[in-house]
Amino acid sequence: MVLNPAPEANALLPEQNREGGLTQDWAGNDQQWWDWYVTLAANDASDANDAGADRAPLVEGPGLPDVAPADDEALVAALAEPYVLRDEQVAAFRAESFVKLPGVLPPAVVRRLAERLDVLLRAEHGNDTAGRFTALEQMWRADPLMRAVALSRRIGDIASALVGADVRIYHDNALSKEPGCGRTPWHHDAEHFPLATLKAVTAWMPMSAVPTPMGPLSFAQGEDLRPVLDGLHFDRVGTSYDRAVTERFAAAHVRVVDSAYGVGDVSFHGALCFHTVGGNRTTQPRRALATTYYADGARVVDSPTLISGTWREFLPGVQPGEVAATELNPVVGRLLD
Ligand SMILES: O=C(O)CCC(=O)C(=O)O
Repeated sequence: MVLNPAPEANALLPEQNREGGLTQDWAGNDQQWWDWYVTLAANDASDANDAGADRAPLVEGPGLPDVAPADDEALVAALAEPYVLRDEQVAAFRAESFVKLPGVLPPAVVRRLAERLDVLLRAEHGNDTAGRFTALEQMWRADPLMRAVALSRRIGDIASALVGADVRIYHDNALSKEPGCGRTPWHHDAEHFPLATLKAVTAWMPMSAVPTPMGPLSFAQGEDLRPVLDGLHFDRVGTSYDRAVTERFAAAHVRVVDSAYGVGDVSFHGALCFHTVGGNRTTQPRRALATTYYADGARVVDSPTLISGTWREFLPGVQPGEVAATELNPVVGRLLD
């Protein structure tokens, strides 16, 4: 097995990022980042949700929620309603670095958002996307429905309660794993966000049920698993990092929680949560809105890296070391008494 091929071995890594260390700006756009990033995931025949050749045929997906879509008023009202978070759910998030919450989004809201997202993704990427990972970010700036969810108190206040601080939005994201697309590599978001805080959390909001063959988010359970991965180096061209994480976790008996999502379930994972995602072995795109929030007052780290992707678009004008607060980062969630 070749562990460290030459940088040019990955054609999707922009040429400008092939030399030097990781401390440099990503030279492409957000979609190019995702196209490259999923090439860093191993997709072996032994993986449950692999994506190479000779695989079993794709199975039918679950479809969209079988309800009428919410109208604007009902959607806004549902997203303004506080979610009753139990103390043990907050404790589970802090101990395990993630929590999956049932019933955060009513099925009619999911249906409406899913239909809107379909329009937005097709407008951006067209219809010829089989096998790809297509993304769209900062939708909230232009689309009222996407704004209603990304800036909602319901989601924002959950994020606040989990991290224990008022939170600002970093960015929203539509993540569409098209039929046949392979795995998302193991990672934790602290290595991606250029934020000098661990009080950051991503709400992963699937736009349908996500059964196992479709690729639900899988979480390694543990508050801080970095010591288990001590000495591993990020591999910008191949799958060695992803493979090594799998091996280290198995050797250390780290539990990986890999369960299906029901309609309306939303998971929240913290900056130190190691996670991966299986391939999509269904005929339906696996779509989720993934919106990240971080503690008000946080600064940008002194040395962002190319893994931070197009972070300057999410924090326009903010330089390394400065406070991460622009008009694109309103406070969305507040700590409640
Ligand atoms: O949806 C995916 O496949 C990846 C999502 C992810 O890694 C994240 O939201 O942090």
